[in-house]
Amino acid sequence: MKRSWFLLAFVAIAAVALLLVRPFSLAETGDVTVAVSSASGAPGEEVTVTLSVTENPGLRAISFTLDYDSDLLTPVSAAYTDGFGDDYATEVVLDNDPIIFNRIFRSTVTATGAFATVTFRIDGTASAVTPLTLASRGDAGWTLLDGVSAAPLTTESGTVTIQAPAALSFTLSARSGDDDATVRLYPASLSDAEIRADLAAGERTLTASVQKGAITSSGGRFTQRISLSGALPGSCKLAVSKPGKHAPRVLPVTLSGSELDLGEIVLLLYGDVNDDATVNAKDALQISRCAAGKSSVFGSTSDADFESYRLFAAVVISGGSSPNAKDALQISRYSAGKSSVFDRFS
Ligand SMILES: [Ca+2]
Repeated sequence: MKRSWFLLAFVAIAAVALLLVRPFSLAETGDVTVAVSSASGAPGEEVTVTLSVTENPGLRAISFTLDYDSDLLTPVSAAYTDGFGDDYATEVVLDNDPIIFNRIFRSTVTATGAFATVTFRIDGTASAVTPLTLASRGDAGWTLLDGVSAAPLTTESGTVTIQAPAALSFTLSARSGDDDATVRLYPASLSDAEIRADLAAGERTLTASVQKGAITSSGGRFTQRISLSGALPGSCKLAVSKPGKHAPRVLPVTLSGSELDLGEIVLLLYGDVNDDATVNAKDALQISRCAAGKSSVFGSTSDADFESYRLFAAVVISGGSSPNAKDALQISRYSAGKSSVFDRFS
């Protein structure tokens, strides 16, 4: 194990402590307990775990190690949490296996909670659960209570779950034959509106890789097989957009280790609520009927996600959850070649 200057400082403090040692029992002092959290991620991702002090009868100095499987994980960074105590000296030896943590406080700290964080890069390529194991350094003397009493360190280990990368595929059906679809995956926690904003700005990094097949034309539709691989398993949202006044579509998906085939994903043009490739008075009529509570094309399929998307494609001006007369008017204006809200859509 790597030795450091810090060890000398620690030994000095421990020696002073031992000179002043007074009889103590665990019943009087209690154990110090440090726990490391668990995390999960896909190969190539970085995951961060938190080290917390969960039992603290009064710490003056602490030294412990965090062991990990270096075949599966590579430490990237580590940092002590600010505000835990008044630091006299701190050290993390990251380029050591196991990682060494040393921290001395100016005065006794009785706080519990987050103590430090460590970020690992996942290098393993297969599904696995790999342990993160905390251990006291040397004997119990490395954890000092009130600067004078040595106490045993109790540890609670964690794990890093390495998830097999997931894949999905679908057939995109749209109204233009250009190979210009944007396909991205987003965290399920983001709202559809946030995702559409990012689709336009392209600020988030895409972890999955996208493969696109050839485009074929049939019956006024252009279809293209699209696959994503190397995605993080779990719940997320798939977002698909295309220029040419197509309304961007966001779908919730749940990915696992096996490839998910979503079948056909239809993109509508903004305003083309009857999905006939033309935005005209027929669409305006359907919107007017919907706004009046009459039967219409809205809700005509059993695909709840598509019907929600059809509503989104209809609310070109109102922006609400269901279209109104203003939306119908804009469609009529666009259909008549007049200026309209459609001028905003690329
Ligand atoms: Ca139409």
